[in-house]
Amino acid sequence: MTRSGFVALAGRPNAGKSTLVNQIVGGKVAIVSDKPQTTRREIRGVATGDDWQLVLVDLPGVQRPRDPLTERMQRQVERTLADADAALFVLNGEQQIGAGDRFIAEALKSSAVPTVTVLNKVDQLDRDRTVRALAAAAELGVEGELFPISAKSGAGVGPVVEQLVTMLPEGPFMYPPDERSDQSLELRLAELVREQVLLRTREELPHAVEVEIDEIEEREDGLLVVRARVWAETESQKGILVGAGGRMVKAIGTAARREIEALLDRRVHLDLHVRVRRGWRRDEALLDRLGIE
Ligand SMILES: Nc1nc2c(ncn2[C@@H]2O[C@H](COP(=O)(O)OP(=O)(O)OP(=O)(O)O)[C@@H](O)[C@H]2O)c(=O)[nH]1
Ligand SMILES: [Mg+2]
Repeated sequence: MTRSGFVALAGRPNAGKSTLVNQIVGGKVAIVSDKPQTTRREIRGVATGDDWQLVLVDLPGVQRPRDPLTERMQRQVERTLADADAALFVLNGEQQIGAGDRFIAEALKSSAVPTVTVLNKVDQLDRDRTVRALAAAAELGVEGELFPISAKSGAGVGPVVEQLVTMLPEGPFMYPPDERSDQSLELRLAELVREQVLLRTREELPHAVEVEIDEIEEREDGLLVVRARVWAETESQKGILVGAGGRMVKAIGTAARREIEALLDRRVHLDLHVRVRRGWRRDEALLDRLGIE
C-alpha cells in the first residue's frame, strides 16, 4: 500500500517556500532569491520514499494583486489550495507576523485542507526569539502541527516530511520515483537564467524581467547550444541588463551557463539576447505563452 498526494505551499513572498521545496526534494527544482515574488508559476517538486510520494506544489507568495501578472499568480494560489490534499504554511521567522500571514491563515482555516505550519529561518534566531515567534505563530489559530525549521540548512525538516506523509491519502505514485520536477527543460533553463538576473538586480528590475528560451540545439560534438531572450519593459532597464560594454549580460550568462551545466552534466553554450517588450506583465497573450496561468 502506498500513499501519495499534493501538498500546496502557502506563505508570504520571501518566506522560503522554494528553498523548502528544494530541501525536501533534494535538488534544485525551484529558483530562490532574496527578492519577493521570485516564483511566478506553480512548480511541482516530487519527493519519493519507500511507500510514499509527496508532490510539493510551490506557489508564488501570497500578496495583493497589482497587475494581470500578479492577478494570475494569486488565482493560481487559490486554485491549487482548493485541490491540495494538505497545505504547508511557511512563516518567515525573521519577520513579525503581519497582515499577509493573517490573510493566508484565514484562507486556510476556512478551507477544509489539513495544514502543517512551519516557522522558517530559525537559524537566524536565538532561543528566546524562536520561542516568541512560535507563540505568535500559534496565535494565528491554524489547526495542525507547528514546527521550527531552517529550510536552508535542513534542520527540523525531517519531522515535517514525516508529518505530511501521515496526511496523504492512500493511492499510487503519480510520478516515477526518480523524478523530481514536472517542469519542461525549457522552463528550467529559463528559470536558471532569471535567477541570475534576480541575484544581480534591485528595486523594480527583478519584477520587470522574464526569460524565454528560443532554441535548444544539440550539436554533434556534444555541445548543447541554448538561445534565450531576456525581456525587459523599458530601454533603460535593457541598458542596465546589458551593462557597460555588455558586462552585466555577460556575467548573467556565465553564471547561468554554469548552473545549466551542473544541472545537465554537460557542456553548454548559452546565448542571451536582451529585448524590450513594453508592458509584458499586462500582455495576456504573452503571459499565456510563458505558461503563467
Ligand atoms: N537564513 C535563512 N535564509 C533562508 C531560509 N530559507 C530561505 N531563506 C532565504 O530567503 C530568501 C527567499 O527564499 P525563497 O525560497 O526564494 O522564498 P519564497 O517563499 O519561495 O519566495 P517567493 O517565491 O518570492 O514567494 C532567499 O534569500 C533564501 O536564501 C532559511 O531557512 N534560513
Ligand atoms: Mg518561491
